Amino acid sequence: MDEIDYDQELPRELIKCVVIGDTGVGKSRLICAEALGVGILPPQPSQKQHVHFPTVFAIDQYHVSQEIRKRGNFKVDGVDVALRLWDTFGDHEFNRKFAYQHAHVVVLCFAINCPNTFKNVNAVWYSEIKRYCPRTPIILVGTQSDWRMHFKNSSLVNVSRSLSKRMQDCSLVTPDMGRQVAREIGASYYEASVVTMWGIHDVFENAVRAALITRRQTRFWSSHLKGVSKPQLQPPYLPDKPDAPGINVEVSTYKENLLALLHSGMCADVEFLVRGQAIQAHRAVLCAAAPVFAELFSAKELVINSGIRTPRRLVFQDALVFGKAGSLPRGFVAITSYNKTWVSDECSFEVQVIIDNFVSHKTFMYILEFLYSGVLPVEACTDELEEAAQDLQICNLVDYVTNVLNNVGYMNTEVHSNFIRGMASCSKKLVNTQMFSDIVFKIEGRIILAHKSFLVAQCEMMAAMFMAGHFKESGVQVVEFKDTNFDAFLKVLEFLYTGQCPCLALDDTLAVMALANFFCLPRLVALCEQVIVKELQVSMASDEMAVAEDVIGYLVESQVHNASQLEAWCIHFISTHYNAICRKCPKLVKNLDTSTLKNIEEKRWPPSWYIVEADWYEKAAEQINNEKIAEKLRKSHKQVRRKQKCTCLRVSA
Ligand SMILES: Nc1nc2c(ncn2[C@@H]2O[C@H](COP(=O)(O)OP(=O)(O)OP(=O)(O)O)[C@@H](O)[C@H]2O)c(=O)[nH]1
Ligand SMILES: [Mg+2]
Repeated sequence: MDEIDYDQELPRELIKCVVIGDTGVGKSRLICAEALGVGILPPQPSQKQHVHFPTVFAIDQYHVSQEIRKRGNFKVDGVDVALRLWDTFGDHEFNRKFAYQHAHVVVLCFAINCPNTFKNVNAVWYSEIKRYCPRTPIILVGTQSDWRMHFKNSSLVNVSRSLSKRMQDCSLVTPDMGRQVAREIGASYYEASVVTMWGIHDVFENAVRAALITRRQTRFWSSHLKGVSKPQLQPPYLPDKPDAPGINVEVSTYKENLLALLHSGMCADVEFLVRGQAIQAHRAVLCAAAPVFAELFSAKELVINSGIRTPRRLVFQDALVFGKAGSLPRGFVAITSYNKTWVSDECSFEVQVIIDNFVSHKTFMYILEFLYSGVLPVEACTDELEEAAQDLQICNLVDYVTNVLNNVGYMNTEVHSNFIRGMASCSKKLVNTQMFSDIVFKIEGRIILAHKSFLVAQCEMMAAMFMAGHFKESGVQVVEFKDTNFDAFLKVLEFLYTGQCPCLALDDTLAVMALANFFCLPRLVALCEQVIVKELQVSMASDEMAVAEDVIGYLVESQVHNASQLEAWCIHFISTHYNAICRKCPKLVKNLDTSTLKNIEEKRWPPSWYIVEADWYEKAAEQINNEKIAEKLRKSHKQVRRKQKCTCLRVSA
């Protein structure tokens, strides 16, 4: 076969490179990656099928395209080459004789995730090469090297095992094993992956070197091949450092929870009579949502003398409300406060408010829905609602409805956030206050007053606790929690009342996180995780390792309190600072449980196999360097000796 490519303007060294190996090891993909620069996506656990189209003909498929020919023309060590890639089928039974003909180099592939294909290097392929082209140099390639990264992903490995027999009992072929066999068959060893595209060009560039060196030995007059070096060492592949996992805080469902509370009527303590129909609600929520209700419900105490007193109830009508003499504000007709001992007789609620007939039941329901959530559907925003909101002095609702009626509904984002801000600040003030309190907690011997409405709306566990008959707490007025931190409990209440992250100092956060987990509040757990991670990151800014001990402590706590995001963050930190942490606090690391240590080990970055490889590479490179120096010295000594010899002769002559 002609060894110069005369198709080109300039003659090039033509290299025929035959790629062989078991079926499915990735020969065709490897060739495509080199010839077209095209890789494949990483395997996915959801992947139902291993897509593999076996090659049928051993032909130089890649010869025909101009673009591929161009990509095959490159320079290696100053020599212009034209690389021609020959794909083959991997089935052992087929005859590949004509593919081997005139080959300048053989690239022999096995898949590192399939030990059988590795066994066949010696068992099948080496003898085949020796039979058809005994003097052709060989490059041994471990394909699919990305499996070194996926292998710790057990779900992926299991899927692959179930899909492919090749992956059964699979353990990865190590680079050392690859190099050992390469030595035995007199080849150079490389690894490559068409997923990461790492090592692809290394394989073919060094295949070209191997071919050119063999050519140099037979064509001694080709002085331009002088500079071609031996196949080079392949530096190990360092995968990208994984990003630290973020802390994801789920969107607040505060308003949805309060709306659900309104519609369920659970723990209601006020009844509105609207055109004779009853609607139940919660005084604490209404007071936090609109000042008019705060004043209305608390005013009865101030004007007790103006009311009509009976043993059973106290009725206020046209009485002193809002500190002024005169009638109730427009819209409110009467407020009846029932004596608790008579509650079961006439009304099951402590307070009953009669609403003026000009407000319809539907309109009043919309008003309540707004007060519980800060939003309303567009169809609810009518002139009637606007008027009612004005009469009841609910300013946010007036603005909200007016915006919708004026077709500037987009401005309601601001109205809504103002409303939520106001509500949060008012509801926060209700924490541990007597006003409308209907439950008492005893923590560390101290009393905390609370409102069931907020608790049952925001916390399913509390809702179950206070639901009749389920827990012993449902019937009692005082609930005691043992081994609970008083301040942390107040912070949890603040979260339940406001839906927002309470102001947390780092020292309190763990106790709050523990309680949040106890009460099954994943959002509060995540907010605590976020506070901890932010604080750690601030400390890391000056010295990353300064937080090492804290991180181990937080890891242990996060496992106890199901803070999985904090756990993942801590594991990432330890895995990416493994050696430094082991040096700094070996005892703490040792005390971690075995499954955590295994998890850390699997996620280590740089991975342990990379560290072993980097070590090998450094030593091998140093050895090659030393050999080069020794070779140079030998040559220069030879020259000196030759010169000395000449002088002697001349002198003696
Ligand atoms: N993860 C990973 N999968 C690969 C890689 N290379 C190939 N594969 C997978 O292996 C399958 C087979 O690859 P091919 O290149 O068709 O195998 P082949 O050696 O040409 O097989 P035959 O033509 O039958 O001899 C591909 O479809 C991919 O799913 C790689 O680098 N990484
Ligand atoms: Mg193929």
